[in-house]
Amino acid sequence: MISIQTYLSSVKQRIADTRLVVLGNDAADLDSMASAVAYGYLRTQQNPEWTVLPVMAIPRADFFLRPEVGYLFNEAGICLDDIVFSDEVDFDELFLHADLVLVDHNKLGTELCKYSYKVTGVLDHHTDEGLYASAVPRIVRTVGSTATLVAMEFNKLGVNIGKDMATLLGGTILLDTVNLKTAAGRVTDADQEVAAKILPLCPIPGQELFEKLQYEKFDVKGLSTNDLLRKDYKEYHCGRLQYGIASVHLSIRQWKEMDIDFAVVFSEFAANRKLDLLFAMNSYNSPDFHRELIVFWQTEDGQRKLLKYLQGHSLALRPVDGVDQKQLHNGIITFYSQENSVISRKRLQPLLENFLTVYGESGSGAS
Ligand SMILES: [Mn+2]
Repeated sequence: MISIQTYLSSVKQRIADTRLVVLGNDAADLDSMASAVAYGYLRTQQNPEWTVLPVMAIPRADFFLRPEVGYLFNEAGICLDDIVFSDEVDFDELFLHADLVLVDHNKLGTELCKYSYKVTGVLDHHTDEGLYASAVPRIVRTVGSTATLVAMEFNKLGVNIGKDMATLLGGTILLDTVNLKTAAGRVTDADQEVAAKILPLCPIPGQELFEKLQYEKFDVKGLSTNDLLRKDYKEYHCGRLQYGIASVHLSIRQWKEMDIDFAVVFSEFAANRKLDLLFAMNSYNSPDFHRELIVFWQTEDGQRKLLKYLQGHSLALRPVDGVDQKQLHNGIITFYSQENSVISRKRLQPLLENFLTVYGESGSGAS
């Protein structure tokens, strides 16, 4: 069994021979990055002649915004020099000869969707968009972590999981499922089964691994508002409307303390990306888990309708004490506490998509 490190460094030397690219989602969180590396490794074990290249969907310069990934890669013996980022490859050239497997998403983002015809495999745990019907494997299943689905593939194909791989997959599952805690509403039986098999192989005890990852993920010291917004950010299109959802790990109150003008920077972030709407889903532990939601939209009418819709879908939003709605030159920003903390981005985004489809059709100017 070769190490993950040996696999990655050998692939990096043969990028031009790539037969298969494994790509995580645009937010490039731990699950996306770890699943891409692990699945690439698996396919190489299965077919050693193939060069299978995991690509991280962010520029290398943005990697520092994900210290939890840096920590886990290091524990799994992965050297960052051997990781390939999206600004280090020429996708046009790669896809002359390579096929594409998507992990942790099942629909290519705007920039890469021209390579849709190259998708031959999907492993994901988001809402199924029903694309790439002929992909093999095509596994889109509600589990806590894509890493769980990747670990199940190791099992299915009879490939051993060594201690480095157990660290990489096990750590990812722990972080994604909030330490396998049922109350957090993310863990499924499949995650539990996989974790029970692979965590004993991992040199670091599960509890310790989870606490380290959680600490790194929620450590936002020294980050600017702009960094906080792009740390874990996804963008979507719905008809003419373009919207973004940032996942941000601090409370609105803390954010305001760190940057008194954060609302203005927020609206500028939206303007620079030509977004009609921008959301931030804030989450923090104090000590219990809390969620908040920030909504920026150009029209007050849109805001009002959206809020009504979200309340109808049990988000249980209420205004945050002491942080008032703000009228900015290009829109309105509002701040809510989201009492129903089970609704994550994975669940909110399909709701928004449904709302915006109807809203877009009725004409965004209609009242
Ligand atoms: Mn995921």
